[in-house]
Amino acid sequence: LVGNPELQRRRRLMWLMDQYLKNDVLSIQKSIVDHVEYTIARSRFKFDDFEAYKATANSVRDRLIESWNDNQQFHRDMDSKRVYYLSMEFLMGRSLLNSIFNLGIKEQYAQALSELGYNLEVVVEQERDAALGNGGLGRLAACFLDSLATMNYSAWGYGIRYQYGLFRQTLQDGFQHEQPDYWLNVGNPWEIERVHVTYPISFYGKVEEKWVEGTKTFTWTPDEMVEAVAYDNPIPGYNTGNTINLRLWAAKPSGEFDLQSFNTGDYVNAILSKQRAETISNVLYPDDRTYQGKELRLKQQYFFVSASLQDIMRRFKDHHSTFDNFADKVAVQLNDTHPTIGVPELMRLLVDVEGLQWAKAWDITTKVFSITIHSVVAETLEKWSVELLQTLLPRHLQIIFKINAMFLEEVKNKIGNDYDHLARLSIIEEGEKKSVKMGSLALVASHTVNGVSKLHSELLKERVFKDFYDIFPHKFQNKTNGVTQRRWLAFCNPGLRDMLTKWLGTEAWITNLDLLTGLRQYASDPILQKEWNLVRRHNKARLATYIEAISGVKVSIDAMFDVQVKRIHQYKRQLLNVLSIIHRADCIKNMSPAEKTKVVPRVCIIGGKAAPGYEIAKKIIKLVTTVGEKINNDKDIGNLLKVVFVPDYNVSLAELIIPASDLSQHISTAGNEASGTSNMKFTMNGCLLLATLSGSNIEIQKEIGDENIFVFGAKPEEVDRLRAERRQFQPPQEFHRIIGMIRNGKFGDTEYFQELCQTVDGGNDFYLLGNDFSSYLEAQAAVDEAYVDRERWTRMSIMSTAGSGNFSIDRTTCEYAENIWGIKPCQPTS
Ligand code: B1H
Ligand code: IMP
Repeated sequence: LVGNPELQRRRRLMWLMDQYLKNDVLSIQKSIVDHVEYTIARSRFKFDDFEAYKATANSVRDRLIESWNDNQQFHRDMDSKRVYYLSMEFLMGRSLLNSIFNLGIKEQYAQALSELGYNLEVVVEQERDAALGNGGLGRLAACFLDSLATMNYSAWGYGIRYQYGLFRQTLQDGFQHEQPDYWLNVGNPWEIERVHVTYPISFYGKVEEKWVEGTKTFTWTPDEMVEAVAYDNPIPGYNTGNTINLRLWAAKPSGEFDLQSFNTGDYVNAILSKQRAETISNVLYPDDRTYQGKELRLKQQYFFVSASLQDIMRRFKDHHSTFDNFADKVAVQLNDTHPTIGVPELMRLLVDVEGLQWAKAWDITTKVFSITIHSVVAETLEKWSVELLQTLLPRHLQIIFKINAMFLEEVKNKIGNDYDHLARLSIIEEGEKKSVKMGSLALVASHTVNGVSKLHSELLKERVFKDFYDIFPHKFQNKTNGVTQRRWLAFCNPGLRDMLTKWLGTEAWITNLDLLTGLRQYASDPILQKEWNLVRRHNKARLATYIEAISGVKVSIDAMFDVQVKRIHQYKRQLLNVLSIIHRADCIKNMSPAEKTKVVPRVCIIGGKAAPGYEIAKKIIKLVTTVGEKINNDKDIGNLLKVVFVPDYNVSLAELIIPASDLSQHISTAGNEASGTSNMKFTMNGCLLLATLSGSNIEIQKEIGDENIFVFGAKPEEVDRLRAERRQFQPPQEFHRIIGMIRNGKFGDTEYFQELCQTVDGGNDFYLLGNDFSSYLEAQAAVDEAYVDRERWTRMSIMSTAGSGNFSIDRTTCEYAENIWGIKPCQPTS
């Protein structure tokens, strides 16, 4: 060894690795205080809760980086197949508690902070939510990362580092206002900026064709170039050293490009125009259903997909000299159609940049991609106008045309010259304005397409993609969504966590949720029931305190907490909920004192954001607040009914609300919710569901049993007919009466609510509120009846938790890994 500098260096490095950060309380305190002094540059004798959070987060990050590095090294050495999850959205929420919980060092951190004079719970609350997503789709991506890490898969997430996450919602006089969520202005201690991991991303310009040695080649000369810079976010698995990576891209001005323009003499304007590059990753689009065809959105899509694919190819090329086994090492999952521009981009990189033959490149591409579809109707699938693509990504448009031509040629051999059928299959939609159907493009290129619940996957085959299903039946699968029980049970509901562990005699349920079925045998046990209700009351008390703090409304924890929190949408039918609240209030007012004693007191909690341009949804919010105001101040009603709109619903609020809910509503028109995932979170936490036959509600019902859920409304197979006949349908008197009350100004803002009332007028009532109203009221009555029987209700609650095992995202992840990605868990043995 002596005299061999390289070996000496390595030995020193090995030795240094042995000096890993220790996780005893004293070492943790030292690293927190070090960060106070050296990272935040505050005095160790004086730092506030927010600074304590920052220092704590930095100390946790140090520990995460160790396992992150080891993990990357391990998979590099193994040359493992990796799955890359491409998503425009990752709704991560807070990270501190998640990280220390998963690393198994929560107790040490709590003690370390406490001895320093800080309270972990308070410190945790200082963190801003990372809200880089709209709702279910983005939160699903976040749950996947947790599960992939926990189950020791080799996986990366790729997305955009938006500077502004989903807007923050405030209420002014009951109207929604949107505030920018500039979440990075307080710094983000979790991310690692990789200034050297950058890729050029090109836009606009023209394509030249040339013949070189008998083959046609294409040279794209772009007009605009920006740089994508990587920011890595370590994602720790629970109870494993497997820390995976979420790589988010930020747009920066390109250093090299268009230097000539600096010679124009207008130096300052030249700099400013380059600076505009950064706008690409500035803001998350806040609309979660309708695409608006905006150029910036397509730019965002191409920006992050191109950077990700270049990065994936670079990593592959570190180990391989040809692309022959690219598909053996790389699986790319498209989270909905949003990253679909990746299909022509991979073709361009393989053909134009790497020089592969088209056929070979196509063979690789179709083995790499798979797609999850989250929408229920074809109309909400993205389309990009040919004109826009021609301007922004001219080479990609050529590639899309060629893919389409070859695809149509291939299907002609199968179906002959049935031009109608061919037109429906075509990736290009003809018409006055030609457009590219991104769903069709993704389907042609993907080896697998899946829906997110059983019913939804059937609807994809029967409706949305029927024409494709006819020719590619083998591509279609179902993968029912799930949620991570780490965040959504173990650490958002510590009381229940401890009780589950005690009654099941093991904590193994945290990675094997099926074990919860062990609870069924105790569902009627009075001791468990007593403990169960104690925990639930404690959770309700926390929420009651919060509600009073934000709204001034005092609520009793003896009342039933009846909750509907989710994005505000007509199809989710918050309006149906409000109508029944008005009905309930009206009934109470007309009761004798004796009758009133029989009423089950309720606190109706509604929360969620409306897309900024979605006027009807905004009117629903206003209606909830106005109705709340009226009811909460009505002496005849008193504590029998309270209505609260919780502003700025987000992941952290969900963590507070879900464990405290008795009843939660998932009442979209049958078949209109692709899956729903909060229904799973509520069920896990022992909340009963009031639900329609939509998405995964149906599977939840099957798992927990008909007797433990309140189901109502039209059946999915009836919806088409009911819609067609809605002009002739006569809703019940009660329905008319309540709409009449709103219309006639009982809640004020008469003009403002007219349009909302019109949406449920006979012919207009697309979401069938009138049709389902009676059965909804009946289900509500059944809820009241069950609630007064405390023994029965508690049993139903326990049975809900006990039956929720199937909705662990770990089950979902395994199914994807085995049936779509072809990857296996893999972990260092020592
Ligand atoms: C879901 C979206 C979505 N489906 C477009 N579709 C978006 C569409 O920014 N956009 O353009 C954003 C989001 N999100 C939801 O996905 C479904 O409605 C839920 O039913 C489902 O549970 C969830 C996860 O699969
Ligand atoms: P669902 O639509 O009720 O199934 O909600 C899906 C999940 O998305 C919720 O459990 C939350 O984690 C998240 N979510 C829904 N709406 C919002 C929102 O407005 N802001 C942030 N997160 C949301």
